Amino acid sequence: MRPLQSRSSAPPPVSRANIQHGRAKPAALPVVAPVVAIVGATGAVGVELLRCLEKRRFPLAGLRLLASARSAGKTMKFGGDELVVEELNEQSFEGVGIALFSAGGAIARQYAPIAVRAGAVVVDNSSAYRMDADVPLVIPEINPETIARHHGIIANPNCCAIVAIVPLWPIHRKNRIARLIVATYQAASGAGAAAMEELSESTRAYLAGRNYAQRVLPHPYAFNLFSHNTRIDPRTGYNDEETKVVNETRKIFGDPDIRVSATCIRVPVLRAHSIAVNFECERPISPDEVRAILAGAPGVRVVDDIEKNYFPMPRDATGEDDILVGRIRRDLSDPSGKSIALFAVGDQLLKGAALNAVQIAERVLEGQASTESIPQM
Ligand code: NAP
Ligand code: 2RA
Repeated sequence: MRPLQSRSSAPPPVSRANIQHGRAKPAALPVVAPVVAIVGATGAVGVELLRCLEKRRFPLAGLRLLASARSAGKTMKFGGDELVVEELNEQSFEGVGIALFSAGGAIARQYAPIAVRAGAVVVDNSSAYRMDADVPLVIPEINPETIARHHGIIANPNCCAIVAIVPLWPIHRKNRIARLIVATYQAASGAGAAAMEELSESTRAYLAGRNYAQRVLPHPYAFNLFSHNTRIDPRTGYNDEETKVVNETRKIFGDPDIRVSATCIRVPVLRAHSIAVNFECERPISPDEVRAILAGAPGVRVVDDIEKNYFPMPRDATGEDDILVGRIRRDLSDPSGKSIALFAVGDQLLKGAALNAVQIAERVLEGQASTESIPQM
């Protein structure tokens, strides 16, 4: 097995034995620890992938950190050790069992097939493969059964789709959601580490009365908000982010007929996406029923204190695994009693990206363990 890469030439400080000592939630079956590669390890999502693997005690036989030539030789901390970042190349995946990709669609399209040919299962955070018919698009709380149908690549959904629909799934199962309308308030971190820096720097410049020339996002960001920075489809008038929410919700729910509309907005918040959600069920549903369903929903925490006017906020969701849900109320625009309005906030670097990807990887390992445990006839 390839060891974890360490800065020194001394024996690797983190051995297979001491990183396999347990997990946050023990697997039902013994798993074979893989070598894991993180493509885009230095990015906003990559850093969180590293933290999630460590926090969840993901079983590792080795960890390979990959990024562009700009980052080659940098070190990153993992489990108290310093790992060296390597430049991604076609040989990067030798011996790798699971490759977590988080470096954009172009890199995924070029390197994911190479990783699969080398024997890895790829979990990709970009949109490159999400709508491919033979690629599972997975939120483990919703459609974990689709993981088994992968052909080497599994896609992690769009972060707004994840934050919006994790709380909606248990409702949809009880009383089908026929129509869904979302409006997003998306943080800087959704556009990567450089956009977070741009928000901080442009805010400092604004307060100091200095000019600031934006480099990452298309509009002035300090004390401003703007329509999501993706291309608008001239046919529909929807931008790419909105189209992803529409199409990916249908694919993940396995319900091509659900009617979905989205308006995606970038707001000057550093981290965690907020989403105003209105949905219409097939049958009447009350806010109390929704609260009761969400009280037991995996990956969801109800924050709905009407007396204190305390509801989900990005600063409370930052660093949290759960999606926070509140403002649960009847949608007064629908007198039939079938519609509900709510507000959901989630750390899109975690559940919207890194955490969801690591949860998928855990399921892949468990699936491999259960396949290996089936006696061969
Ligand atoms: P980011 O902060 O800009 O990080 C990009 C990463 O990709 C960096 O590690 C970068 O390495 C690496 N990279 C860029 N060009 C490369 C190349 N030619 N070869 C190897 N590595 C290269 O972006 P991010 O926000 O983490 O997003 C990464 C991916 O996750 C994107 O596909 C994005 O759509 C998806 N995603 C992001 C979020 C989010 O909330 N941010 C949510 C869901 C999905 P260097 O540091 O060396 O440049
Ligand atoms: C955004 N959905 O916030 C993206 C994250 N890649 O722009």
